[in-house]
Amino acid sequence: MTSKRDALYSEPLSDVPNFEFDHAVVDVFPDMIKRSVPGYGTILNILGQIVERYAQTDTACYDLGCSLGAGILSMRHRIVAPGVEIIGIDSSEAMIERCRKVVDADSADVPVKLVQGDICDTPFESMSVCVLNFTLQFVPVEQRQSLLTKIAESMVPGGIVLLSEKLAFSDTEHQQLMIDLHHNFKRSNGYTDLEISQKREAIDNILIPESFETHHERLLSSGFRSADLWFQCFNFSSIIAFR
Ligand code: GEK
Repeated sequence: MTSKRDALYSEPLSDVPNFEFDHAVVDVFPDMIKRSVPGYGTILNILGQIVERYAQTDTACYDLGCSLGAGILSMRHRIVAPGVEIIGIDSSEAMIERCRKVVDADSADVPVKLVQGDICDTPFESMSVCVLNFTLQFVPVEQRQSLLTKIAESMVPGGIVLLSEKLAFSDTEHQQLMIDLHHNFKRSNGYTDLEISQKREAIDNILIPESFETHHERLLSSGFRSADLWFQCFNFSSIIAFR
């Protein structure tokens, strides 16, 4: 997916408003996420391979917080089980609107349903796969457990969650090293120090990272039998949990 170059924070702002997934973000989103999230392309590519293995006949495969449908397309081009429907949900109207165009322009066969709504309030159909690719980190912390429990309750035996998240670390030196390496990654992708610091200010209140241990405990107490990392680059990670 190509997009306009992200320059949303390139000019000094007197007051940096909270980050929102609005039309301005939609226009630059593929460029923004590729230049900001280490491993994003690798995760998406391998996500399709994992989903191919776990998608079960006559179940749904969900992409929660689907944005512009990158995860949907990765799954859609790999799923072979018959009777699977992919369901993408996003609370941002601007994202879902654009996602619809992306999905319409794609020619793979697996049916896709797109829903605009809050994943915490949306009932789920019987599913074998649930992808949360950098979405749970935006859900208020106090709602995360009930969301994962709802997912586990809707999931058939043998189903999986793929949970990609920015991680926090309890050791302050390790935490600072990961932040510095991430900022170097952004610098090497052309972001200036001003862009990095203004984006950080905009997103700090709405993206709440947690430790791997917190995610692990929550997944187990929500009803998943096992959860482990399958990808990590600096403070960006992806976890697979088995129902
Ligand atoms: C990708 N998965 O390209 N309900 C529904 N959607 C939500 C909610 C919520 N409560 N909270 C946030 N979102 C994508 C990238 S982006 C990650 C996911 C990022 C949506 C929000 O509108 C946005 O589209 C998405 O979650 C997070 O693989 O921008 O760092």
